[in-house]
Amino acid sequence: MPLEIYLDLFSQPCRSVYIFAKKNNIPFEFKKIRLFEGEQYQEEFGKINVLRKVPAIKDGDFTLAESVAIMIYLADKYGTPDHWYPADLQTRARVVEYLSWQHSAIRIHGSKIFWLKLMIPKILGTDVPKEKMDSALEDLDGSLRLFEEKFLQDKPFIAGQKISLADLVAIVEIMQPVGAGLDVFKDRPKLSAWRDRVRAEIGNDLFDEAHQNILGAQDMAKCIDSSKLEIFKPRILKLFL
Ligand SMILES: N[C@@H](CCC(=O)N[C@@H](CS)C(=O)NCC(=O)O)C(=O)O
Repeated sequence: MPLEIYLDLFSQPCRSVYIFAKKNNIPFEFKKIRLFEGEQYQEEFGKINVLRKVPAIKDGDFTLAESVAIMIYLADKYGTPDHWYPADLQTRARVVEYLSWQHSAIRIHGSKIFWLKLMIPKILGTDVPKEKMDSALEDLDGSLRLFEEKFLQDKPFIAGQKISLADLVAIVEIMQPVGAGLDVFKDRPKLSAWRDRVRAEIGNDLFDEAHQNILGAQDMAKCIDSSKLEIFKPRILKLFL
């Protein structure tokens, strides 16, 4: 039975797993879970991941959730090149340091912009208050500054000379607000140069393919049937407003 990976490429952690598997020629069956259609709540998917989140994998009888755990599992199982998850104690610790930090920083703030700028106006039929947006932009700006100053510094990549899981997880998250129309790279030459290096290492075609959905999100939002998004309303009100 082939490895199954459950994905929706609108999702940042799904893009990291997708890029990692493709870049390392890991054979898998792409099982699409359409988040905006609520497919994560279907009974079948509950058997794969009771957390109701993508990405998730099924490898024979073994199921696994959480993008970082999945990529480490695949790195170990398929013996991917060392630079992705370096064996060297301190280089690996740098990767893990970033992976541990990013959830409550770039991920949360980048996602928030995506929802405030694009999805919430679509779901609620109104723009979010300016002070909410300004505060979210300020938070993202602070995280990006820390990203450059603490994690990237003057190195080509987070762990040093080579791309690692940390850069992969970072780029997919940083691209999320771009999908909502916020040019996070404007006036950030260091971040832009790093993005270009990461894109080149991944391969431009694979990078662009993985980001095609999110970069088309503004058009998608125009066409999507907003009644399908009703399921997200209670969570949006609780989380973001
Ligand atoms: N920490 C998890 C995050 C997974 C996650 O939050 N996935 C989101 C998409 S980005 C999801 O599936 N959301 C569906 C939902 O909450 O209904 C990971 O890295 O895999």
